[in-house]
Amino acid sequence: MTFSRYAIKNRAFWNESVSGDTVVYQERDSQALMAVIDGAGHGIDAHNLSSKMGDFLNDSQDWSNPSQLIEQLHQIFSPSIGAAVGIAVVDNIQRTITFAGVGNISAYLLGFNDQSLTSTDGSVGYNMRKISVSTTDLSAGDIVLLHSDGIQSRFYTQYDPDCKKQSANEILDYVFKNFEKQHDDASCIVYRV
Ligand SMILES: [Mn+2]
Repeated sequence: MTFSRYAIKNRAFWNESVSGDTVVYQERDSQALMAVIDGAGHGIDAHNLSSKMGDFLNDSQDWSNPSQLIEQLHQIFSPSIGAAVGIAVVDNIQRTITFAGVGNISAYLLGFNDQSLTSTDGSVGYNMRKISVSTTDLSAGDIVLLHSDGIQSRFYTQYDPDCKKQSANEILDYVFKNFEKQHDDASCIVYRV
């Protein structure tokens, strides 16, 4: 296993061949864009929608405002079954993370003081209101973690803080081993600042 500052896992609901979740990671200059997208339900329809939304984010040029990216996804993909979308942009020169999310994607900044990054209720491509966006300062060694609802939300209150000393890959394995749900698509990205 080679060391990497980020790690991704995405696996399908046990009786489906494809995951309805899509995870995006892109790096450019000093910035990293990461997203977790959970298409409503599961199976091929959820997979098709979330992967097309992922393609759009992979091709996106302007990362200055993740809520604008979500607005664009909503315009392009409405009407559809809808998806939960969480997008984080890390700027390694400014040392900031900017996050916007709609629906049930969890986003955390884990470090000296842990912090949960807030999403707005709704569904991208289906039914959406004004999105809140937040920018937070980062410290070296902080961990950014985004996951779909195939990972139990009790992760945030019950995880072992010792895991923060581990590599992105090891943290990801820890999350799936202890907090994954069998009856949903499950995806997670771990990024170390
Ligand atoms: Mn789900």
